[in-house]
Amino acid sequence: MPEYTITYFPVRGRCSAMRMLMADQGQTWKEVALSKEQWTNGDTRKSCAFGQLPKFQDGDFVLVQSNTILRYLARQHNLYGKDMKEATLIDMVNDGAEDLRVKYAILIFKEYETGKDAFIKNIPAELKPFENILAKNNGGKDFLVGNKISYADYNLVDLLSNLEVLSPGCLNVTPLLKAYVDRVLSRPKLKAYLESDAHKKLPINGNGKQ
Ligand code: GSN
Repeated sequence: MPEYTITYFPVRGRCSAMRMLMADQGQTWKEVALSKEQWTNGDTRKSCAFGQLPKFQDGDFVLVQSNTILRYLARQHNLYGKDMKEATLIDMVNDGAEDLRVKYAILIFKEYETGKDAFIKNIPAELKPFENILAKNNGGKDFLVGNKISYADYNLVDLLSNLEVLSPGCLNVTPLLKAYVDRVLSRPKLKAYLESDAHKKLPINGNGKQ
């Protein structure tokens, strides 16, 4: 069993997708949860290549950048498509998810009071590309790319779950995406993790907004 450690703040944030991936793949990991005070005054920042968390360790192999961590886990657990073309399409969809995650983070951390209504109004337009991608892959019955779950699926499903909390029912306008999210969230090991205290005790975002 690999010896995985996540160092992060005690939130879901940018670690939710990697936790979902590991739980669904039957992996275990250790959590080092830092308070803001420990992060600001401690030594951890110096060990992070870009001075930010999350930090991920597999034994003595140290990574930062949440999407790189997802791709590392994808390579280890065969969650990166069946060939180079599928892998590249998976990266493409994940880059689209990252773009939307950044917009979501700007809303949560900078514009919650002033930008929430406009953000929610624009959710259908943001979801449409993912609905189209799903529709083109076996009529939306499988995953984003190919017929096997990939790291991008965990990342997108996590993000869409956050959007459902922000705006309950927002996925109803994209029925394929809604069914896909429900399907992924009902995978037994993933479902058990999402129902665990380890997950439920963590707020979605560090500032308490959701
Ligand atoms: O994906 C990534 O890991 C990086 N591109 C972004 C990492 C990042 O933004 N880290 C934040 C916490 S995650 N939340 O929004 C962070 O380390 N903030 C504390 C700081 O001092 O910058």
